Amino acid sequence: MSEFSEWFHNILEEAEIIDTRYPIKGMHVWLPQGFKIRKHTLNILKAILDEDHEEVLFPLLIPEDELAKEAIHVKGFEEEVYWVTHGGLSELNEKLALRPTSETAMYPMFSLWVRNHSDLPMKYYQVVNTFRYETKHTRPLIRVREITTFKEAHTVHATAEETEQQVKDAVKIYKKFFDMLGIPYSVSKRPEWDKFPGALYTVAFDTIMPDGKTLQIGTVHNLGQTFAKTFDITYETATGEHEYVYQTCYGLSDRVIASVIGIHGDKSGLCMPPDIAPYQVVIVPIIFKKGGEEVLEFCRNLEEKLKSEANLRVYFDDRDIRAGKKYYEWEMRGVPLRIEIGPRDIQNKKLVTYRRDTQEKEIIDYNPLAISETLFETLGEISLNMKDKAWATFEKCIRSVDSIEEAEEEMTKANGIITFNWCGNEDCGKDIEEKVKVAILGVQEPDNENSTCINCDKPSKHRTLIAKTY
Ligand code: PR8
Repeated sequence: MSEFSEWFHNILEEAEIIDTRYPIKGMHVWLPQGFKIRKHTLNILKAILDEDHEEVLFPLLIPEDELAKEAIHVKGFEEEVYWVTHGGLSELNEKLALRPTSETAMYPMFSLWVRNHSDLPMKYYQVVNTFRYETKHTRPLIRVREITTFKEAHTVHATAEETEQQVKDAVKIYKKFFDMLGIPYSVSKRPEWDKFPGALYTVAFDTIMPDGKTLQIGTVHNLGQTFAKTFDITYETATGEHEYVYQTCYGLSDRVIASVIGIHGDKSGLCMPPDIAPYQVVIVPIIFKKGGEEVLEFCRNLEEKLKSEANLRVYFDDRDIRAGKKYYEWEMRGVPLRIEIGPRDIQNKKLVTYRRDTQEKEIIDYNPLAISETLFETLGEISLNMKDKAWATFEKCIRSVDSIEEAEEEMTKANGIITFNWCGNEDCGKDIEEKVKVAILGVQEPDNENSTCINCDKPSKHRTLIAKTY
């Protein structure tokens, strides 16, 4: 197990995020701390999607004949589908699939719902569990067989231009979401052989984990009319003709939380972005024999104040254990801001704050009228600092090369993302993957017109990204 893998497994257990001892491979239990992180993360995404999407909820089971209808799609998933074959003791007339994703659950219904051009665009999303019998090595949150928090959006449009625009909009939505979590990303168009089964093309978000391997943390797919034709989703135009719709879909999973844990964490444990931290502030009283009650009273008041005035998630830790033990624990759990209060601080109208991101203590003035705002602002600074730090590390891991040899050499030095020019040809791309023993993540907008492919010297329009991937 790599050093990072070991750290990751240990912290999931120690910080009580998930319990991996559930007796089915690739399926885990969310523990209360993890569930809180999951809930706050979800709330951020939902608030963004709710601006112009509507939330729906489809059944878990998909009839075999629907799943099998779209040939390319089903081919892509055939090795990953779990099947329900029995109801009690009776064998079912038709096998039912546990959704690996919901295109084939939703689109037969879309075909009933879309009637007229005025019904379009339609933008739906759902948050559900999906099941994929992954054959690659499973890892908690990163590659699971039950994705417990699959956030899938599906949109329907009248024209191809609108789907092009929707792909761009979805990329913007995900950028906004990852920015709030301080997760750096590269966005690229996946090569043909790695696109979503049934899509015209796939745009993916990749981040770099601490071991230098990239993790695909989100994808946006332009589905064109493939599914519309398979599931007969048509609309009546203003002039009375029937046309097939155009579609997109995009999704995120529990990997988002894996990336937050991995990227912001350090030797001391988790470091949670304030927006999703189960507790944003923890108050630790420093009690001596004398004046204990006064300190507790002060802390209780401060807790109430921060909750009511700034709507912060605050925990007042008045457990009867050593303060040092509490510090260790909250540090490991990644609480962004700790406040320590002893009798002398109260007398001097001072507070001691400790920022998890910088691991620095500061003595600040205690002004009851301004304290909530001050701490609220500090949390904002923590978010920004965490984001800047993560981006700086990410950017250091991206290197540009001019030859295959240089790419190989760079890859032996360190993982991360390597960029160069590539012609875009599939055989040439696979040859590069073979030579450098990495995966092509995808291509980005042209940056070097008139450049040549590093492998075959043919003209190259695109900057290409390669990396070792999860
Ligand atoms: C779609 N359909 O399904 P996608 N464990 C954890 N995360 C995973 C796993 C796994 N086994 N497999 C995929 N992901 C489209 C879009 C509806 C929504 C994560 O797309 O198959 C990856 O981050 O690309 C992936 O980018 C995301 O789910 C969406 O899955």
